[in-house]
Amino acid sequence: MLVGTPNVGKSVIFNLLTGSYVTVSNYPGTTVEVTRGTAKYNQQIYEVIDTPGMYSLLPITEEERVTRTLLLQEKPDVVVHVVDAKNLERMLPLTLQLLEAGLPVILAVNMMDEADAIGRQIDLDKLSEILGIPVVGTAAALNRGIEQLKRAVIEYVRKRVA
Ligand SMILES: Nc1nc2c(ncn2[C@@H]2O[C@H](COP(=O)(O)OP(=O)(O)O)[C@@H](O)[C@H]2O)c(=O)[nH]1
Ligand SMILES: [Mg+2]
Repeated sequence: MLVGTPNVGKSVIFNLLTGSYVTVSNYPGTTVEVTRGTAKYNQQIYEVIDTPGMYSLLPITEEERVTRTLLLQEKPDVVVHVVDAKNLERMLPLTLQLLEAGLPVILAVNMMDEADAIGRQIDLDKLSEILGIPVVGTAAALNRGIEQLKRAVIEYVRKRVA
C-alpha cells in the first residue's frame, strides 16, 4: 500500500509497479477514489494499492479518513510511505505515526533528482538506521530506484512471512 501526502509521486510509483490491470473505484459511501493494481515479480503476484493523500493518521479530510481505514482494515503486508526528498523533515512525522501504529513501513524518499538539483544531500543509510526500517531513494519520474524499491518490498514481505 502506497501512502503519503499529495504530490509526492505515489501515483507515478504505482504506475511503474503495476501493469495494465488497474481498477479505480470510489471507496464505499464516499467520492474518494482508490486505485488498485497488480505487480508481478519472480512469478509472484502482489496487489498494489494507491491511496488518497494524507498528512496525518488523525483524519481531518475524507481522503485521510479513507486512507486510515484502508491501512487499518486491509492490513497491508507492506506500507510504502512515499515522501518528497526536498521536504523530508516535514514528512517524517507521518512516518513515525505509521510506525507507532504498528504498521510495516518502508520509506521511499522520492524526488531525489530535485533534491540533488538544489544540492540537498540525504544520508539514506543513516535515516534507515535511525528509523529502523528500510529506506530507498527514488526519482520515480525518471524511473530511478524503482527496482531497488521492489526488492526492498519483496525482501520485507519475505522476512515477515518467514
Ligand atoms: N522531478 C520529479 N518529479 C516527480 C517525481 N515523482 C513524481 N513527480 C511528479 O510529481 C507530481 C505528482 O506526482 P503524483 O504521482 O501524481 O503524486 P501523488 O499525489 O503522490 O500521487 C507529478 O507531476 C509527477 O510527475 C520525481 O521523482 N522527480
Ligand atoms: Mg496520486
